Amino acid sequence: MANVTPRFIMLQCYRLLLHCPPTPRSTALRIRAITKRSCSACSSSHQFRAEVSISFGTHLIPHPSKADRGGEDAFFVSNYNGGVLAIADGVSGWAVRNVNPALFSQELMSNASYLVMDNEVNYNPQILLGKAHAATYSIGSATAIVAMLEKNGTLKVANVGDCGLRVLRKGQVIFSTTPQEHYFDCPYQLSSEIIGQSYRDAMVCNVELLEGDMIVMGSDGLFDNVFDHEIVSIVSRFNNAIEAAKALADLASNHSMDANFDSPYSLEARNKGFDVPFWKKILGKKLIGGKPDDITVIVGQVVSSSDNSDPSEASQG
Ligand SMILES: [Mn+2]
Repeated sequence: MANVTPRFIMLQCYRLLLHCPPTPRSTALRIRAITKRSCSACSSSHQFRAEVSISFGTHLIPHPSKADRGGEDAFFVSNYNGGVLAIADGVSGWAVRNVNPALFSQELMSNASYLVMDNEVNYNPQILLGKAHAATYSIGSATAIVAMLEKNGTLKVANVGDCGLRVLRKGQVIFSTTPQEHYFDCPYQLSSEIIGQSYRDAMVCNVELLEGDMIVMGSDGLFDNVFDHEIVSIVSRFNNAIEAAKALADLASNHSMDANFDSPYSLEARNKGFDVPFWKKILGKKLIGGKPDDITVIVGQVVSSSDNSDPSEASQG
């Protein structure tokens, strides 16, 4: 597991689970004091605004070799309160232990969707991750991100690992999450094993949203294959959550299969010191290419509450 260089050169998706003995995670996980890992884009400003909610579009394209099983990403959206969106990405390294990596992410998201209205969660995405994790008994691990919008426009985000979220306003990215990883391609992850991270390791942030803002949430299959300027371009072109989500997922899928595309993933790999062999560098070659992966995209358009007619609707993938 430790020698990962060949996989980078192949630019294949094979994210690493933390190396550890298969010790069962304690089932006595208790929700304790929250460690806040704030980010520079957090905003404390607050002013009176009309009530808002989210109009959703979602699109999932599984890794081609995993399409028959639906891939290992899982997600849900809910119109509870101002709106909830969440993605978990099952860590594929579990397959070498004959564990289906999809089971953990699917159970985690299923539990999270049921716990959205839980009193102890109190509409806090970090607590939601903690309680959903504690209720998950599948073997495996996953990165996970949850965002919950208050009707007053405050978007509360909790993120463990390298799923991501962007907020776009008037053609610009005004908020971006930062991936958490132990080393390249080994993200922070919620795990069935005690060595994994917990909800207390989440990056948490509040972002003040306005009507018309667009939220783009994705698994790393999106952000490893699509640059922010491309996200801005597509969202601006469609300005419709359903069409934008499909267009972003399609673009990510096309880039992921393009061996000649200098993707965000290949740029990051080279920045971390991974590249083609020396003799190829002499010939002017470099490590490039998209990264095949499960691709999940959720686009949320912030709308006036009166524009979003069905408050009970929820969907899961
Ligand atoms: Mn992924």
